[in-house]
Amino acid sequence: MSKIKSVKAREILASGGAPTLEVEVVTEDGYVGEASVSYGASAGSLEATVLLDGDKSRYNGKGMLIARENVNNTLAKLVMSMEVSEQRMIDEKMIDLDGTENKSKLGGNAILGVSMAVARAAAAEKELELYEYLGMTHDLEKAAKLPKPMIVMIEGGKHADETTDLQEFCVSAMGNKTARENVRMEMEVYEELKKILKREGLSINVGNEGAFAPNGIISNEKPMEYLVEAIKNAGYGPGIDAGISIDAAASEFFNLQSSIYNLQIENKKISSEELIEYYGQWIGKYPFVSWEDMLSEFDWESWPKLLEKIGGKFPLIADDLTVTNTKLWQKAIEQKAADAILIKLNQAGSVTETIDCCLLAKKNGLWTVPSHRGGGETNDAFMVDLAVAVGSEYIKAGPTRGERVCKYNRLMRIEELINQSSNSNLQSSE
Ligand code: 2PG
Ligand code: MG
Repeated sequence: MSKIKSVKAREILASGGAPTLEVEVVTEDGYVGEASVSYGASAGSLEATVLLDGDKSRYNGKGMLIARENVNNTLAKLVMSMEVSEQRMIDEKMIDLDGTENKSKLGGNAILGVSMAVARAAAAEKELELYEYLGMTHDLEKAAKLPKPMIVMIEGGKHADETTDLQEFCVSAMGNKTARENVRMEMEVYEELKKILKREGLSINVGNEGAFAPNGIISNEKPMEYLVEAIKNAGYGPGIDAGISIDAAASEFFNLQSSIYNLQIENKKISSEELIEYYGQWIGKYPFVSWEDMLSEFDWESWPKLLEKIGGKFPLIADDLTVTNTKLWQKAIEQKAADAILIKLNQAGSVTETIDCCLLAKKNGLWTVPSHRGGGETNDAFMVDLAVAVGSEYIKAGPTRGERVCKYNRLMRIEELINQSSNSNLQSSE
């Protein structure tokens, strides 16, 4: 048992070059927990607030000095002398003090930073790895299987200029390989994809998430052809070793006034029904592992129609629709709008709320997919420990750049730790 002695936040840089918060929690016995907070480029409208200074003379208004002070003064005082292992109580106190629906007063970034750092300090106090601690405190059985990588290979939408309307085309590992083997397979596919894009005369420059972001791609379907070919060329079986996941991030090309989806690269302005038909042609043609946000977060009533169309062949993941919020997730489950959920700590704004959302999925036998953020990611791999603790099916992140690959490096390390501790023979041959 160790009480919180100090809480300190600082501005650091996130992957997009704008600030974010790093928070350090120290206990009376000297245990330390550090964490940094990520944020998105194509954020859902109901996410916890990323509190920005708005002072145009610093970082174009994107400074986080106010949020930093909210941690250093208000939240530090609030949690001081509390037992560091009382995660739920600490989170609830911060949420209550904020008092708003979306943490707009103190900032979701401020609250989450403290919440994550508290969890790390508590894990240190118990001499546990973060994934062990998170699993233990929430009464979760040790995950039988590690999450598989869902790696963004081609990105468009808001994450890159003049490319696909759909935001992400991912390769998702399938089968029973180890985490290390899955990572290797994915990167071999990535290398083959690079060759294909070059052959097609397309650029191999990368976007926000370290995935290829070629200009001049002629349709939203083309990337899927490339991915299938890349999987084959790398010597793996499409639909056996690896499949395709897409995240349309459709809120970004939905017009709220006209309720029309604008697929710019194909010159198509279509209704929800037409979009569902358009997507429907792809079912059975490509080895899908999942679809995500194929419809706008403002088009709730169309989601059940798409879910029905998919007919259980693969899950439909809600991201902007549910923003890691238990109430919205419950609504989506009840209305049969989606049957899997993307999990982002900063959408919820605290560790406890994020885990509650995962537990709701588990209770209903549905997938959870912890994810990186597009615009402002950091080198913190908390989402991976979370995924292991709650037994997630996949983790989603980009294929290159330090703030992305650290997620896979953490996954491979966790695999090693689990193998060592269970002293099993499962250890990878590599
Ligand atoms: C998404 C994410 C991450 P962003 O939509 O799933 O890939 O993007 O963080 O920009 O919301
Ligand atoms: Mg998404």
